[in-house]
Amino acid sequence: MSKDYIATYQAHTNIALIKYWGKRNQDLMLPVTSSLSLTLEAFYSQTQVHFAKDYASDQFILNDQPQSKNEVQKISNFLDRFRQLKATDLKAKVTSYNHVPTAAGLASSASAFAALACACNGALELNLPQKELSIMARFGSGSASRSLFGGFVEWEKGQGDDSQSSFAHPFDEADWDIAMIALIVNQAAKPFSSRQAMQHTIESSPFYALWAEEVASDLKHIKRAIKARDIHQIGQIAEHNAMKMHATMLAANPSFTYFQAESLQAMEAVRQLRKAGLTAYFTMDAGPNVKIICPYSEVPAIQAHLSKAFDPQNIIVSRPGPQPFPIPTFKN
Ligand code: 2P0
Repeated sequence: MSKDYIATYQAHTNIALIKYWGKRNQDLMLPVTSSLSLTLEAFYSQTQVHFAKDYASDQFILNDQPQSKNEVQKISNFLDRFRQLKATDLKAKVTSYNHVPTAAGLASSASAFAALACACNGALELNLPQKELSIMARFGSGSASRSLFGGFVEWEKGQGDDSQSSFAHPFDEADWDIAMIALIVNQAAKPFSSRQAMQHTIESSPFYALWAEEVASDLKHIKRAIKARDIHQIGQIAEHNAMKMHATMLAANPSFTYFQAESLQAMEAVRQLRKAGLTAYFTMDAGPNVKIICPYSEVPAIQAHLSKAFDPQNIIVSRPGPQPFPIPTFKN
């Protein structure tokens, strides 16, 4: 059969308000806890996959740069799962553009693997349902399971070693007065991957045992707050949850942190926003940048305050984002 299989998708990043930090099964990419995120409109990946017999091996071009053997191998392993479903051994060329500062704690792997999962599904005409695609994306990167949906999304931890039981689903459309502002304090790639960092935390942090209990409680409360559209509650719970996650890392042995001096300044700036009567709460992931949860209606006032201390170019406002969707084929 000489048919070519090609598809191109756009998927958006997500930022967790209740964080995922640790796997109970690394081979199956099963998390210790459930988590909950907001998909963002401003940051996304566009990915094309082309399966064809012209390719002797898999290729991976990211932002016009051919990637290392190691990166290609990760993509090949991911493609293998789709090849298996289609019963094909066709190699593929993956071309991707990240409209996200890569590896700076803005979860580029989430949008990247969600877009790739959708592109593989489209190209190979597998017609997998969103739930199944969320499971497939999880194998690329845990947080990618959540980027299969728009708005607020919950990723269920599932049961035991049942791989099919852990997937994301939409929780709320977030089609109301909410926004997230990314304060980019540093665009550099992170010094250690979150995959290694979360495993080190599980293995050595005495605080980790408490983490799972805290997440269960935070999740219950934030879901109520989201349904009530109570942004103060949402923000307070998310801010505290992020700090508890970072505390597990500070207590790891040896300890480590993603905080940089500028991250602490950014968090303090958010506290000052609150003192000025604005509605703003922070969260932070596996990188130095800080994200601010706020009502969209307060964005101009928040921007005005922040731009006194931060370069306006580094203050990126996002509304909630959509689920992945197909886009036109790239011209190669
Ligand atoms: C999250 N993070 O819930 C958490 C909060 C970072 C801090 O998911 O090993 O790239 O590929 O599953 O998903 C980043 O970790 O890790 C992440 P893997 P992932 O968004």
